[in-house]
Amino acid sequence: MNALNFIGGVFVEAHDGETLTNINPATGEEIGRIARSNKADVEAAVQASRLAQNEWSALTLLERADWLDRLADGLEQRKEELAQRESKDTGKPLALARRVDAQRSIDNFRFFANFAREQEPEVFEMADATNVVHRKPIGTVGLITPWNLPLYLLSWKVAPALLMGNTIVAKPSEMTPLTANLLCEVASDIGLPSGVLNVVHGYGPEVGQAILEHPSIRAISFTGGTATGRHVAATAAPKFKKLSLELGGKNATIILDDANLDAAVEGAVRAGFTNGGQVCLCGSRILVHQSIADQFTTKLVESVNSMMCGAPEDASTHIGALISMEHLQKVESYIELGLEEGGTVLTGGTRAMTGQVGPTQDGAYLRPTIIDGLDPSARTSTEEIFGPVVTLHRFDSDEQAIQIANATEYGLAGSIWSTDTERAHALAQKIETGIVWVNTWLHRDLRTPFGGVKNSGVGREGGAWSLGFFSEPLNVCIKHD
Ligand code: TXE
Repeated sequence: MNALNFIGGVFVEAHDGETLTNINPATGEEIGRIARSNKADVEAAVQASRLAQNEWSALTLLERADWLDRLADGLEQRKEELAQRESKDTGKPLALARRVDAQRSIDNFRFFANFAREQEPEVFEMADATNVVHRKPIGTVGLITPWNLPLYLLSWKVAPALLMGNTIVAKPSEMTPLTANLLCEVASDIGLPSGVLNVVHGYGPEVGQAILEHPSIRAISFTGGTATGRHVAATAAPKFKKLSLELGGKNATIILDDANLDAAVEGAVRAGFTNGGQVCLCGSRILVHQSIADQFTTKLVESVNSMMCGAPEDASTHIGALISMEHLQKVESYIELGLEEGGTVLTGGTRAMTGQVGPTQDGAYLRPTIIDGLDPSARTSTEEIFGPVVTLHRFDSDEQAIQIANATEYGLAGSIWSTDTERAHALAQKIETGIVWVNTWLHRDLRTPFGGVKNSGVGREGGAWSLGFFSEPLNVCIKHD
């Protein structure tokens, strides 16, 4: 299955005819070829978007909301195919791709369509004048997205960007192009006006960089690593482009002394190992109160040992393959580092497999891993690993838990487990982060702000925050006569 570019409503090869190989990380086998685009392809995509811009922005908000519903309907009709492609491209369990990636991609379009219908005019009355705020499109916007939740994260940006009257030049990760193209196939099938949505594939420094630099692309919404995010900002900021950066995380799962132990173990495992730990919101550091640490640790190790790690299509698989063999090696290097820094591996750290459908030896499989005994300031405890690896830390007081939680360069998310929600709510406000869940994890109301502080990014997306980012407000003040 190849991935061509989608420009001006048609699927085309890259301008130079170059291609990349797309690998299924669960088997090591080639899936197909990907267009390897560059500046010329971005130029073509921008031209196509500019030709479509006036007609698209002339539609009303509600007319564009209807288009989002049509995209959702089209994805819904192909939901199983969407999940199959996502699982093949990423190595994630098919069950997870159905439940999370496919469903949330559809939900993203439906949510913003309905959210648009709830919007009220923004009018501010003065004694002698009326202010009316108009939300105007930015124009052509650049969307650059990562490999961990490919269509889930791309649709999270495409939906509000289209809703607010913008046209799009999007670049998915070169590791996971397939579901972006399924969205383009749906767009083509429903007759989305040509040039409204354009997708160019290829390497970040080649085609991603061209998007960052193009003078007609006036806003960049980026999700990916902090290192790349720093480069994105350095390139786009001097050109005064609007920037939304959703970057890495090293989030704390904090288990207070009064937590419900079974719920906390289940929550810590979900937060730590969903998608093989390849989610920026994952709880990769587990902080547990000294008084319950032994009991909690025993249950946690038991629960992680029972996780099935194997072929994505196997219904009993909890953890599939990581995104690539080199990412697996990067994660393994952190386990090595953890041992060098004085940690003890309580379970995992090997490529030993479980699961009925035995994966091939070429799959990027790694058993879920718990490292205990590390200093909270160790590199393994503070750097983003982005794999099925958690570090375990004990604390004596709520204050110490907060101090440890805040002791990283990141500030994206976290969770607190306690039977006293008032106590947890008060503690949550002391964590330097963008989102804190209490007695749950990854429970999402799409109206709420999503994003982080410190090296986890700049800005928020979600609900009104997305409408705000993907528009330019114009205030008209009319003096009463
Ligand atoms: O992200 P990258 P990747 C973290 C995690 C992971 C690391 C790298 O630590 O190990 O980031 O993952 C494009 N100009 N997260 O490789 O490299 C690139 O092609 C323009 C957290 O996915 O940042 C891809 O489309 N674009 C994150 C996108 O940027 C460039 C989820 C992301 O790639 C570019 C994923 C350049 N110079 C990884 N270089 C989260 N917050 O969810 C790369 N790109």
